[in-house]
Amino acid sequence: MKKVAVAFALVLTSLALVACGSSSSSSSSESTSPETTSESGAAAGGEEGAGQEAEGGSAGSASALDIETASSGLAYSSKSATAKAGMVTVDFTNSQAIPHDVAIEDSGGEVVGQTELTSEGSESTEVELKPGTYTYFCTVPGHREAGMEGTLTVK
Ligand SMILES: [Cu+2]
Repeated sequence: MKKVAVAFALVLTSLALVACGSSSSSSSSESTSPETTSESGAAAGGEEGAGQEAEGGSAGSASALDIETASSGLAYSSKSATAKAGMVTVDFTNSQAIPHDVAIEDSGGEVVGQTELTSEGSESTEVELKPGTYTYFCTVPGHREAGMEGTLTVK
C-alpha cells in the first residue's frame, strides 16, 4: 500500500518539474498580443487584491493591473497593458534580484501612481485612471531609458 503512494508522489513531482521547465522558457519572447489577452487572468488575481485592500474603503469597483518584470534584463514581461477606468490596483511582481518599481505617467507626463521599489517580491498601489493612454515605467535611473517601459491603455 505504502509503495503505491510513494510511486504516485514521484509521478506528481516529475509532472511538476516538466510544467515548470516549459513555462519559464517562453517568457522571454517579446510579443505584445498574447500578453494583452492575459487581462482576464489579471482580473482573477485582482479579486484577492481587492480583499486585502478592505481598509481602503470603496472596494468592489477596483480592477487589477498585473505588471511583471521580464525573467532577465531591464524590461517588463510586456510592452503593453490595458486597464478599466476607475480605481485600479497595480500589482507589480519583480522576479529579479535587481530592485525595480512601476510608475504610471499620464499623457501630459505627470506621474499619477507609483509602487514601492522591490526586488524578488511584489508591491501594489492603487491609482485612479481615466480613459486614455498612459505610460508605465521603472523609476530606477537608467532603467526606463534601457527599455523598462510600456504603454497602458485605459478604457
Ligand atoms: Cu527597474
